[in-house]
Amino acid sequence: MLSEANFEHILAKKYMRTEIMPHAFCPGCGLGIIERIILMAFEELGQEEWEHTVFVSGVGCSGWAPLYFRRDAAHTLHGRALAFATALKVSRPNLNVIVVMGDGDSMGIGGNHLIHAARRNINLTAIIATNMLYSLTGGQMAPTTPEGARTQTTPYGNIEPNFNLMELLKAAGATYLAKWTTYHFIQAKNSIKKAIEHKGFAAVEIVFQCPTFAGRYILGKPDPRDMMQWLKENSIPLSAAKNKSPEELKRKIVIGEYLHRTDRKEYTERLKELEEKARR
Ligand SMILES: Cc1ncc(C[n+]2csc(CCOP(=O)(O)OP(=O)(O)O)c2C)c(N)n1
Ligand code: SF4
Ligand SMILES: [Mg+2]
Repeated sequence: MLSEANFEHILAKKYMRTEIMPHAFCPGCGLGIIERIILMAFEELGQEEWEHTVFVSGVGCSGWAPLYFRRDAAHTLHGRALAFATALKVSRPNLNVIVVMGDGDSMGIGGNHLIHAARRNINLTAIIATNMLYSLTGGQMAPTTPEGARTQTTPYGNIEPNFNLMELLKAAGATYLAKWTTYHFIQAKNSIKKAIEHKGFAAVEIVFQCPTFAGRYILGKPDPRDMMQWLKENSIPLSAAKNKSPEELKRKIVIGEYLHRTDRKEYTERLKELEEKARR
């Protein structure tokens, strides 16, 4: 475990490409906290786990997050990170493959890959960074943009309902699911540890503050500290949400561990069995 005093120093020096700092994120962006959450998880999991890890990311501000880590990382195409990660995992099943994607990347353009990765129950850890819009390209509406919210492409308010990622992945066959915000970083760290250790398709969604676009357009709160406060005040634990109506849950972030099942076989193991059968 880390002591608070040497925490930042250890994490940055040990795990990050400090020589390419400062990074590209806007001041106050929550992606720095997401990087820290991932590194805290690895600090607790240990060096061996870290050395067996490869990151894959898509395109977007979120896609940059793992590129600052001192590990191999494939920065792929918008929406296609899971397709690359699937090929990598199938060809090198001993690698620990972690896929970092934005909400647009994973649920918009890459939505189909997400469903099928869950359906296969392939042993990947998907870390989904949700900022409620497409940031890298200037703040357009995403499948996670709250109903009624103003973005660059919805100046009169978004008329589309919000995407329920956890329920979708549960139905598709994922076997570990959790959702937190950057305010709940200890819980998020614990879920990422579990997701990495889990054998099967695991997704951890982390809602984070994008002061530059979500702050200005959606919340009218461009100060990252106000956004953190908003994340805190608008999060509701899964257990409490069960007694609320859909209307009451509009614009709420329902946080918690949604699913942890061990009754489904993992994809690369099934593939190995099939290969052995075919060779006989
Ligand atoms: C095939 C393709 N379509 C569109 C784009 C342009 N594009 C790049 S990033 C992006 C949105 C990223 O949004 P998100 O995945 O939510 O990540 P964020 O920047 O919000 O972290 C888009 C539309 C692209 N690079 N490739
Ligand atoms: S645009 Fe938003 S998500 Fe992208 S780096 Fe800036 S604050 Fe972060
Ligand atoms: Mg986004």
